[in-house]
Amino acid sequence: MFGHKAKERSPEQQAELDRQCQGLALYQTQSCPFCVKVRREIDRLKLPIELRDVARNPEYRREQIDSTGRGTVPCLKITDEQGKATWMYESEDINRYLRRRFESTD
Ligand SMILES: N[C@@H](CCC(=O)N[C@@H](CS)C(=O)NCC(=O)O)C(=O)O
Repeated sequence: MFGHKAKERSPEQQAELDRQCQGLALYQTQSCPFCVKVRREIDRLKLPIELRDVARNPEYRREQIDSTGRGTVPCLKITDEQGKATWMYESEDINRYLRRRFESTD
């Protein structure tokens, strides 16, 4: 939707991207290879998504388990404009979601 590759974002596009990414948080750990894969995609797309380490921060683990009943990582928390959260599991699904939502097609 931004129409340009990351390095070509205008200030307005960057501001809109920053705003959208404020609704996203990746629950993850440093060592999990599936988390590495998602972090790589986030880096490649240059997305300012908050990384929440569930091994280092028990509050994040507790929030994830209370909300979803599971503690598997990676898990992407997606909060909509109304503040409603949905949680996405599976590294492949998360990467596909990020590409579809943020990657330029040109
Ligand atoms: N198919 C999943 C695999 C995720 C997975 O196996 N994560 C491990 C860490 S590497 C995990 O969280 N295991 C603990 C659990 O499932 O509660 C993906 O691609 O995201």
